[in-house]
Amino acid sequence: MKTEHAPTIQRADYRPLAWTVESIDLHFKLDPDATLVTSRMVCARNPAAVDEGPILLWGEALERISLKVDDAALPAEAVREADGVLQIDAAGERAVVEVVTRIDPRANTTLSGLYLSNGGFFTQCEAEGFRRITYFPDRPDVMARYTVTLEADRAECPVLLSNGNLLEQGELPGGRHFAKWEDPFPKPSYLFALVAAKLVALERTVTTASGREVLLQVWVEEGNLDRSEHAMDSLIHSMRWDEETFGLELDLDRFMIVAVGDFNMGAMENKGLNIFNTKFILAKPDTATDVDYENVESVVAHEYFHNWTGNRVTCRDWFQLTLKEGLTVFRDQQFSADMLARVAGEAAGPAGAASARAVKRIDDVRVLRAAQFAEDGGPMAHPIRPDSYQEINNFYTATVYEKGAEVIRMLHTLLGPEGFRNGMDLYFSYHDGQAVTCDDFVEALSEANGVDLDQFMRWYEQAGTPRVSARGEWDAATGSYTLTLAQRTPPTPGQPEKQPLVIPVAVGLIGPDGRDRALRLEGESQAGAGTRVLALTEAEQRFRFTGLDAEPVPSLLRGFSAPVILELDEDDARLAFRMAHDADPFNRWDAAQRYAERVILGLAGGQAGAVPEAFIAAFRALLNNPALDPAFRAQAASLPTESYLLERMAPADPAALRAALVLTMRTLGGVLAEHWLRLVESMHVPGPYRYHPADAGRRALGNLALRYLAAAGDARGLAAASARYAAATNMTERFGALAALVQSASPAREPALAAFHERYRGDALVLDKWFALQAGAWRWDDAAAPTLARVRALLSDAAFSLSNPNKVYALLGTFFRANAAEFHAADGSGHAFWAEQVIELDRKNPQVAARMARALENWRHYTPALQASIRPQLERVLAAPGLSADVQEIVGKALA
Ligand code: B3K
Ligand code: ZN
Repeated sequence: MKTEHAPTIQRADYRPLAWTVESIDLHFKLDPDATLVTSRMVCARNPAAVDEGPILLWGEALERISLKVDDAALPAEAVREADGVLQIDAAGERAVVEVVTRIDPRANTTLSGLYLSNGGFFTQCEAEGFRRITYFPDRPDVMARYTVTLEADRAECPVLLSNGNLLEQGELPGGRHFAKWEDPFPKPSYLFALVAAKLVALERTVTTASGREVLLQVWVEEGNLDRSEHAMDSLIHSMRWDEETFGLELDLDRFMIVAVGDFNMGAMENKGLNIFNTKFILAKPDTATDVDYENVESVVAHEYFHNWTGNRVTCRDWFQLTLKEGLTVFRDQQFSADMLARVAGEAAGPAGAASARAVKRIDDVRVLRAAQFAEDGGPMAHPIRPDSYQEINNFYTATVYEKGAEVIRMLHTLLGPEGFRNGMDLYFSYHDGQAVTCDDFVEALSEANGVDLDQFMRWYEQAGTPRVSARGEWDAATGSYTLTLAQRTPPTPGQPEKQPLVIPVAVGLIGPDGRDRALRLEGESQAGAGTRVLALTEAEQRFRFTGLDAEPVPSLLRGFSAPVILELDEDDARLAFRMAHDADPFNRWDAAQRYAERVILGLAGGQAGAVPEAFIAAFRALLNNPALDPAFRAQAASLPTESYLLERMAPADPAALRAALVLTMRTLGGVLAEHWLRLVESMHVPGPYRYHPADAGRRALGNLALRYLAAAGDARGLAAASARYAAATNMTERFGALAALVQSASPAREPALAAFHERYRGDALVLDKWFALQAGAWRWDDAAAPTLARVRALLSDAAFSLSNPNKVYALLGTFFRANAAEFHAADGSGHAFWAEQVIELDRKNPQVAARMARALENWRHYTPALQASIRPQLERVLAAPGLSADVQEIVGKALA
């Protein structure tokens, strides 16, 4: 744990190292309390270095046992250690450095480096965990060849894994055994991994596109094999997709996935040995929901895709993180959309496929709007390629990942699928085996397509969510419609002024009959399709469409063609019209969201006392439209997320917003009760569970119907929820019914929670759902106790542990980040609780603590009374002795 004041690292300060490492031979004598690590590195002068200098080796929380260069001990004056870096003077072109360190995996509660989980050994090295294992130039631009020997107790750790191929294994005296692994590909240290544990594997052998046989393994704890098949299927689908879509094949003879219950984030793409949070591997109908199945598929794909975008071509430095993350998120989003569209297309043709794609897009945009827009509007706002950081682990953000993916998507839109593919091919042909920058990537795309992307690079440089405003003018005399688009990006910390970006705006013009008009821009001889992409590159631009028969209704930013906030003055009638007619399913959903936002914020601000009839009518029409598939209708009938709405409120008033949301849910639940009840029945999927998008869509709509009915306190709905809970044959139904009961004033909620707990006692992942549900509970009845009381009580539940990140995210994360009204209770109790928990967590696990700390970073957006309550708690955390760099950075920036 770092305790000193955290220095700021600048992107502009990047220098190649004087010495790099060609190969490293690692030997681990694994012991829970004292593991001995012997590292033999062949160091070489870096031809790319600008200056001469010593060998630099980073180390953290290590006990150094010995250090030799070219097999001789070093004179004291040839080694210095300062700020966690060993400096070794060496002569000549090459030097063999051998260092022995001792580490204590059991004491490592940070879950970075080598640690224990349920008796097994696991590693996590990204971003800077390798230095907690041994001294090394722990930067991504040092790519070395690894051989690794693991030695451990055979009974405790029968399975010994590391990256690459198994060279040999055998017995050792004293009940111990060993395994030796070799990774044929040079890699940065952050991709190193080892696992030594009691595990079993699901195995498959598959043939790659070029005809090589490869072994796939999913390693889990005994008893979980029946939950690992979906992960295996997802891996195989990902392999096929990458072969077909990008011509990228698995490059190893063996690919392993390991699931571990204690893990800071979702998963990690270590070369040939992906390590996963169990949450994103284990799935069976009785324990996992449809959403869990989807998440497993997309995270397995994401990590697999990193093998090319991240591992074969990696980042030169951590500022370039979006090079691998934005691109890989884009790839996993496209993969999931293709998977959904394939299945939906088989059942319902092209319209079904388009709707399925839109549903996926809506999911992704919801995440972006809720998490990334908020980040962009607060003290942590940064470009997708940041210019500075104090702790890199704080920059695995929605901006780097999700906005980064949107930036790649815009390139895909501007260049087209073929142009994008050509650019990717060129990127790999230039940079395979290298550690490169975002510029290298964009240059490859630019060169392959002969287009200038210089202005586009501003997306990598500027923080903040751009606002695009649109104005339309109809000229009946000439049948022309002039669209004026303007852009501006608000100032963000350190960036007072912004330049215009390249913004692809996908546009459609809808005629009074509800049909898209063919589009012809002034000067063009022929009209084109119903949607076209305009490139907005200046602060303000006009586009004149001609040959129109009547004044159109514009549909802008179709498919969410750019990560911006669209400011378009549309009255209620227009929104209702687009909800009914927009040919772009994404925009149809978006029209419903905009209308809902207007209604809810109107209620919250006191401008309205009731949900308007016109909104209810438009909502009902969309809900009951049989031409729309259930998954889409479930999206359309889900209100905008609370966190997004809070950001749209000035000042943010969680209590007023919650009251407005409750009123809206109750009204829609009550007025449309007959419709919801019909949906509960008609959407029910009989028969055994299968993970299938069509079934999942029906279950989603059915569960949503129960939620609205329960919110309204409808007795028939509550009875249906109880009955559904009792008769459920899978987790999606069971949990959907439970959630409806918990989010209601029904007396059935407590018995249902108790029954659920009893049924899944001992099942860690399912109990996470149980914790999260209670932490996220709203108060539907004024007499109910505050949620904080429940959260506090649950901290002492036998199944809860502050050392397990999943538990922390489920209970504290849900309360802090997804239950604003309860967290921001007017008496300040939530804020004090936050400080207490962040300080305690920070002593164990700074990364997890920093994530929780971020829950208050946008405190200045709140009402003055809430700000007055929050500030002293932020100050209290910042003053805590021994605070980590991770939390210091978050809280320091929040207070700055
Ligand atoms: N690359 C890892 C994230 C590592 C986070 C380090 N704090 C997972 C992923 O994005 O695939
Ligand atoms: Zn990733």
